[in-house]
Amino acid sequence: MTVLDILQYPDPRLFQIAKPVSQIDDRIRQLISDMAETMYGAPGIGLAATQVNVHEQVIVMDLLETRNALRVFINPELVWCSDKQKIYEEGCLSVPGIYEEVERSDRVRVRALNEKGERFEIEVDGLLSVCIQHEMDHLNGRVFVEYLSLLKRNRINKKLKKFRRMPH
Ligand code: QAP
Ligand code: CO
Repeated sequence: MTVLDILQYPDPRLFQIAKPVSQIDDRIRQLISDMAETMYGAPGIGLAATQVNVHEQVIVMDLLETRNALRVFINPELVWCSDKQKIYEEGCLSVPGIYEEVERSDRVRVRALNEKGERFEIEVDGLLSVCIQHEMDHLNGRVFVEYLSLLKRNRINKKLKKFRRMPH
């Protein structure tokens, strides 16, 4: 397993649209394992392939503190989302140090393939719902900060520039 480099906002490659996976082969299995290692190493709760510069529809997620509940979503589709919205504070491995409130559907129903290529459908709420919507946005080239006001986005861009000048 390998820890992959995570693209940092506003890298234009984060705005690319991911293609569906046509076959779950060794290359995809390797990608999943590398993405999991990258997410656990960060540490994060979710990671989309777009963030590691692979423009294919793959998401890994683990919301448990024990870090033993890896979920894989290949070719995810949103089959339903609630009209009811909810505000949640989000962060992103591609926008380190920035946490902002975003409004999204409270509940969603998602259909996807797991790492074995089996189709499944789940209806979720809470953090899992937020995380799936956030990661599916990445596959569509969208980063959560784009939901914020121009004022907030400008402030974030300044903060990120300043942060990157600092030697770590
Ligand atoms: C997306 O985000 C998410 O700024 C996953 O310095 C986040 O794993 C969905 C992270 C919140 C729903 C709610 C962020 C790590 C991790 C940072 C993450 C940081 C270090 C973010
Ligand atoms: Co993200």
